[in-house]
Amino acid sequence: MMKLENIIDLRSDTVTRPSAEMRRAMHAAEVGDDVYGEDRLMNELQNRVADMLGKEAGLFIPSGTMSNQLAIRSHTQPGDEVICEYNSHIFNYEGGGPALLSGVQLHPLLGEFGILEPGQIAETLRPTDHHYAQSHLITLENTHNRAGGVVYPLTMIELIAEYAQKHQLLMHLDGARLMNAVIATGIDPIAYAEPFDSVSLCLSKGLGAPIGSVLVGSADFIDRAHRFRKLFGGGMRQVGSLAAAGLYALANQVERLADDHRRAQELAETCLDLGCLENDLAWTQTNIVILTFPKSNAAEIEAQFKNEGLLVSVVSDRRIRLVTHLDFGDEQLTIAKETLKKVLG
Ligand code: TLP
Repeated sequence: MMKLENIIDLRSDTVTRPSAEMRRAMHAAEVGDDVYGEDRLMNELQNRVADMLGKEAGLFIPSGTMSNQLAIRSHTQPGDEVICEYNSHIFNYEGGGPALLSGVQLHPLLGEFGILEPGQIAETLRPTDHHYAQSHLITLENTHNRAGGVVYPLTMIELIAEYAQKHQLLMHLDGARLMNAVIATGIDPIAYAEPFDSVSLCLSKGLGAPIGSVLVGSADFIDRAHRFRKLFGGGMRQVGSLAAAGLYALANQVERLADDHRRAQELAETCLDLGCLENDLAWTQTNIVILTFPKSNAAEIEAQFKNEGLLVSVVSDRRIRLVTHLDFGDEQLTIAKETLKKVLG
């Protein structure tokens, strides 16, 4: 039986544990009751993320899923239609939340590597005739998880936003890993966020906080989201220590995402040599590597990796995902590459 400390966990960048320094910051945090708006550090974190993304206000949400769902609820009315990408997290991994929580119908469009083009949206937009549900919101994902951490080209986002504005459509960004896109491209987070009415940023992925996302947008939008957060049971009390973890992550764990990207690139090179990288190296742009196999045996391969002490996630019967993160260093990279060769060579 493999010792726990020897196991390399590349299932997701959500698996990281708070470092000793982050725990110290959490331990020392002053707390107040956030339902009364009295948690000073939480107010600071919310304002900090709103400023960082150039929006009026921010709201801390327990998870990325809840943050996306609150955005959809706050932007739409039951019966509306929401345009999203076929492989997006919102369409695939949020339990059908939009139908249940917002009473909206999703209209998924297949993008290339998760990237939609304005022309596709133009073809989709419903006539105002009473037969049709009315499209009110477009959601995009940057970076795109299921496409393998692909960065959404800013020019494409701007073209979609131009189209959206012309047709009175709102725009929400699932920016769970937006800071990976920022670090990969050097583009200012404000420029990435500007075309959107709301952005959800996760602190608990590559940034390494134990919990939380921040939803940002106009003051009016955040006021609505705040009401729905309470209604969905997400009003929290002494959250200062979670805010301290988030503030620590933003201050100390953003630049280092470049290390995750370098290590993902190295893993991708090994997979390419082994003939199982899904696309060419240029599509491993951030911290996610997708492996693909000719036979439907991803679950068996996952089990073989597990036997060797490497945890990965199965994304479909022929695809496996590796995600690099702050608890995965160079020493583990060497071991992981050896394991890949041993199992797949
Ligand atoms: N994604 C998880 C799984 O749900 C697949 C992961 O391990 O990657 N948006 C995007 C783009 C995400 O990748 C995730 C998490 C979320 C939203 C939801 O975040 P949480 O897990 O906090 O609800």
